[in-house]
Amino acid sequence: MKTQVAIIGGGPAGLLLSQLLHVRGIDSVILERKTRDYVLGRIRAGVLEQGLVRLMEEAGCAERMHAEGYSHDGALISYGDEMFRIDFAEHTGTPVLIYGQTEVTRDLYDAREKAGGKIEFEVEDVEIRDADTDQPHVLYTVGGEARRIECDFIAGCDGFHGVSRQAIPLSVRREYEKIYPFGWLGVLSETPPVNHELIYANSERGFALCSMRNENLSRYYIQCSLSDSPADWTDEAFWEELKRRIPKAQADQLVTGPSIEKSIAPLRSFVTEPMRWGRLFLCGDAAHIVPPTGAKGLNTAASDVHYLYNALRDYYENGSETGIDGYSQKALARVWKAERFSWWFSSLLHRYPDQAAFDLKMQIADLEFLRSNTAAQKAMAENYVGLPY
Ligand code: RFL
Ligand code: PHB
Repeated sequence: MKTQVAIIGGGPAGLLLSQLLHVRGIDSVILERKTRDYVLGRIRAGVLEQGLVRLMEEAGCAERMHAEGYSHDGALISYGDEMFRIDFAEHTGTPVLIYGQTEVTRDLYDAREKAGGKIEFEVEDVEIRDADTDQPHVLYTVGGEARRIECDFIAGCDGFHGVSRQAIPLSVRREYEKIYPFGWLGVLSETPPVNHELIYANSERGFALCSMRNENLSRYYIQCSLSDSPADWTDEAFWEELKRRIPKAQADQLVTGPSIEKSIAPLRSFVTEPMRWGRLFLCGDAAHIVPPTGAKGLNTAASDVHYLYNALRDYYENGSETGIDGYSQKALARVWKAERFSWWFSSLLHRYPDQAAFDLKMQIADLEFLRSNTAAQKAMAENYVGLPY
């Protein structure tokens, strides 16, 4: 098989890139390890920056998102009995959109299917070959049959556990990593959200987050131990713990119900450099991971897609390699800022095992500064709604 861009990974990054390229008449093939239903079963992000909203519009996939998404002009932060609001509208004039990653992915799959886009599911043994030459190709098997794709470029959109990053030789690849000593236990329930806007809570029992998908679908998280498994937590135990971590007024109003999904995610900060090697480009979680506290993972995948899509357009439409040559540097400049924000916001809100009394005082001082200082709130709001690209 021959294509212009071989895309490894049919998550949001791979799908969005493929659909955007299609709109510009650039051909691609997506190779996905799992089934479509499996990818759509993963409950992940819920907060979209305007940059991603604009890309979905450009991809012609924004209709349902605009009809069903919720625009949020602020978010709440609580600690102890204090709660304050960061006003995104006042500080940036920009809202975020509440629309699940599952729905973004579903809309992109539907668009790819409608356009007759080529997606191979349940592929195995993907190997990237000759990415440092001008004849790169990808080998894989599907249903036990070996196949090969000849292409101009390869986009590695295969997430943190994919193969693309490993194709860059260790002699040129440098990785930066921070592991956090806790995880997030997440629950999805068909109950009305406790609050219209998100609540990020720092409590002495650990972090909690009240989020939502729609008027009757809530997403809640609590900081948990890395040794916990979802089976250790009954629904009752989860709700009781969540209530202890959020302000009393909200706890008293919380509507509980059976969980329809319950999972634990570890927290990690990770960046690999460079994000380009020859004709291979890394995009999204394949190149970087942030702890979910700042809601930046999917949004940073989207900014990578933006830079790569424009670089490829420039190549095919104008014969220019400037965009391609600048991709890694441009993408990484924004990635590191999202890493900083996610690391700072995580450090602000979680309780660390063996946290020294001094460090706890620093956390509270940081929270009080944010509560009372307009410049700090503006900086927070600018980062949360997404730095420009
Ligand atoms: P994905 O979504 O992991 O997709 C990669 C795809 O590649 C496939 N794959 C392969 N295919 C072929 N061959 C191989 N060898 C392959 N290896 C893997 C996989 O099956 C998969 O389908 O990466 P992508 O596209 O870069 O997207 C990144 C986002 O999924 C991720 O950053 C976000 O979900 C992170 N995240 C959040 N981001 C936000 O922007 N806002 C949020 O509110 C937010 N909340 C979250 C989150 C992530 C969470 N978890 C569980 C990690 C909340 C949670 C709990
Ligand atoms: C979510 O709704 O899943 C969500 C929202 C905000 C975050 C992380 C996750 O910071």
